[in-house]
Amino acid sequence: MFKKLSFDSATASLVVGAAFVIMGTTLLVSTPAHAKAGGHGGPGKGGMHKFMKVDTNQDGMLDLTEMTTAAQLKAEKKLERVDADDNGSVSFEEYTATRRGGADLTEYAEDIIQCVTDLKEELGSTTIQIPSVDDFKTPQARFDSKDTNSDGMIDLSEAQAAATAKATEKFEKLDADEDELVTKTEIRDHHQQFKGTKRAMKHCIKETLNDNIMSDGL
Ligand SMILES: [Ca+2]
Ligand SMILES: [Ca+2]
Ligand SMILES: [Ca+2]
Repeated sequence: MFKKLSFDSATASLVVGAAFVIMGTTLLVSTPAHAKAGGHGGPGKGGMHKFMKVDTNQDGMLDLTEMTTAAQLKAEKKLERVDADDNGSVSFEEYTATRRGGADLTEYAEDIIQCVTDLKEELGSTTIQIPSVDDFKTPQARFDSKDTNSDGMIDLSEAQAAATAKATEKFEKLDADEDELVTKTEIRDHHQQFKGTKRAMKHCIKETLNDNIMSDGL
């Protein structure tokens, strides 16, 4: 049974991942959530190791095919992991059984947006991006957007199609000079540009969830 308010600070950082997938600002170089505990994320050693893994022709740059291929492989592995009854596709129950899939920040959206807005002003930041209400989606909405034939299951082709679309969008964001290749420098610059936003979101999600849990407990 999924408990909506079972967030702790470890969950908050996972939820940030979910929120950022929605915002389309997930970084290729960010550390996988499961390896994140105690780590810093960002394009450190782990990030560059990941870069090399994706760069299959080893030319020091990523092309769109390398990125979509890596995303499809990842989607396949994830499907296998989440598919608890091993029937080859993911039901809504299986989807929400994962912490990231089950995360629902929609009812806190206004509070989180307000918090990021305040923080941006407080810090005088020009780079922090303020999310919009549309960036927050319910687990059902996220599930439905992947279940394109609406049969209540996410199968491998649907999971891969979603992963391909996401990777393509990410590629376009990363490829700042639009030469159809993503360099390490472009990834670093992108990370620099978004780390303020990422930090602000993490802080505000944690703060908002803690506030709500505290007031629920009174
Ligand atoms: Ca390459
Ligand atoms: Ca389906
Ligand atoms: Ca480029």
